[in-house]
Amino acid sequence: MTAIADHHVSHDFDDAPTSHPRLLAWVREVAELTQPDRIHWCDGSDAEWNTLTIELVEAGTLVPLDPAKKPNSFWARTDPTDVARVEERTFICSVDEADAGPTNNWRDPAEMKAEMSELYRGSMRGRTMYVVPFCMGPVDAPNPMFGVEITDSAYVVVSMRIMARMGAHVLAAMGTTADFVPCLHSVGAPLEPGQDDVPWPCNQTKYITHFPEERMIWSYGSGYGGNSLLGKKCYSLRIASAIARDEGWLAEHMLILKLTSPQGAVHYVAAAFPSACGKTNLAMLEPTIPGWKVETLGDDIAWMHFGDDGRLYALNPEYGLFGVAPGTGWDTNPNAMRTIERGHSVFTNVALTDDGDIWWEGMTDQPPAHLTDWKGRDWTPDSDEPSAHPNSRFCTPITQCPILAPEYENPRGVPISAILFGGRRATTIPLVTEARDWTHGVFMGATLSSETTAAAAGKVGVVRRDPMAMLPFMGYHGGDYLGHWISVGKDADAAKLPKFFYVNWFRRDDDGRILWPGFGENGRVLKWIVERLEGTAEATDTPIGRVPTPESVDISGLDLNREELEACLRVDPEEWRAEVPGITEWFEKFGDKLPTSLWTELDGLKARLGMK
Ligand code: GTP
Ligand code: SPV
Ligand code: MN
Repeated sequence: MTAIADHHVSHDFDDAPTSHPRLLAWVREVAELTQPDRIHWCDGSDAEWNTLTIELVEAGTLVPLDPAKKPNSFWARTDPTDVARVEERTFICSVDEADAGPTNNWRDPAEMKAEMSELYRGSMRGRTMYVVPFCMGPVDAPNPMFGVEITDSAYVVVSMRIMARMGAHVLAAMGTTADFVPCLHSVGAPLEPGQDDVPWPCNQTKYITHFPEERMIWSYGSGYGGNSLLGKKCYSLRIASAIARDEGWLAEHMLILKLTSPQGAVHYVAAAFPSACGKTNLAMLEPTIPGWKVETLGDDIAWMHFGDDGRLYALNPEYGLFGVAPGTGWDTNPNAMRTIERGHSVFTNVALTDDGDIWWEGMTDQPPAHLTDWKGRDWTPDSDEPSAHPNSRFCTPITQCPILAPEYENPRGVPISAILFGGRRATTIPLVTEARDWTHGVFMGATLSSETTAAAAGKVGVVRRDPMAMLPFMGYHGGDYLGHWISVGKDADAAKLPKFFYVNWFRRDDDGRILWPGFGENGRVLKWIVERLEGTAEATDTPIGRVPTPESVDISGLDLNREELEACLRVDPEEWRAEVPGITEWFEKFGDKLPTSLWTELDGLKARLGMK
């Protein structure tokens, strides 16, 4: 370390706004390793936001939008190689390799630390090291879930301020003894003296690494989304799922919504769909059927604990929405549009309009005549490529959502009546299927399958198994994870447990057209689900579970004929028999760790399909 840097570092420590010994020791250790020019302890204030966004504009990372259109909002473009989560570079470094299981990448924790320490050595030279205290879930929770992210990216700081409760009030609540998850992030792009910065610094070498026993996260090389906003997938799913296993609760990739019927009955629903498969849209649904109301509680992550009354309560630990931009419009998700209109948002890899606003495919029917695309090039409707990257995102405060449920800030969460699983499947999976019981519901979740999307780097449109939509987010062995789900249900009072449903908004006809209109019309499926909970809607028993009779789905006023509805609901035994070998192969991956009750479920399915 140079003498000047040394001086700065020690000076900054005298000014540290905490005397938490473990936190101070860790920050000092990271500063010595990464050698930043400056250390900044983030307070989460408006003044800090203003300073950082001005600096990011000067650096070319952000472009301010017209305040008359999107107040206090910014357009960001990433390096074109840094646009999504990188699953091949994501590691669960459990002490024992067997604990990472067959679905995660694993490296020995000591080896990984040694390798990454060399990457981190001097990686913040020429940059500011930001210390970001945050809390997942309310700060006044009985057991607040603190984290501290150290990052050399101001883009990460402003995004974390939107996505998590963050700043001086969190640091104060941590006192001198609170436990916290250390989250270390560097974009891996040190600046030599006199070297010009680039608008989106990152490194071709990327690591997204988790140490589940130590409850610690190290991320290197990427500035984007789930790779760098470490409170989100890394903490609230991968690390939290390992904590939840140990403590008897669930950390899941689920939206949470509040549904009120015309009669005023309230049900809370959680739903797990893989990335870019409709969670944000369902969470903010505007039902087309009269009298039904949806209010939002969360769009991506649910932490679920049993209450003293034996019911399962869900809490959204996040503070913002990091939503898929393309496909979001006034027709499909008006509440998301209203949320971003209020400003205070960062839009990444969308297109910029000539009058200082943002645009993406699906926002309006007619594209603007001219745009600047996500790569900074001129774009017209004749261009060959979409103007926005398919995984472009809006990052916006959830408190701006006009239909945010008042229960949002309650640290107890809300009691869940129904859990939905779903994915993107062009064939086979009906619009909605009800599970017979908890074990059957876990079987549905365990066999969830979906076509891959642009939310992760790699090929798009390939069907893969994605248990509970957690394939990229399980912090431990997938067989143990499914066993945990089974045991959570076994230990509970069955009458108080949520009921399970499997949905598919994405089934297609022979011409490749999506059969179900989706979006606001999904309220019709929620209505059927509530009527099943209340024992009033009819269902047909099929080999895969209970599927609505066509009469029991309210399609009044919908441009969908009986034949089309039947196509949405069809259970084709031939298609399902073809599904079984894939499920068998999937289950075999987990070896002895797969709960035997799931094999029993599969045997039952095969028998009902006339197989054996
Ligand atoms: P992550 O944030 O990646 O976890 O995604 P998500 O599950 O929240 O998905 P989101 O709601 O952002 O939807 C992803 C894409 O699916 C968007 O382009 C939506 O327009 C589209 N989509 C969402 N719901 C529906 C639906 O009911 N029908 C159809 N056809 N498309 C939908
Ligand atoms: C997802 O991929 O499921 C997301 C976006 O919600 S990211 O924050 O990048 O994980
Ligand atoms: Mn997600």
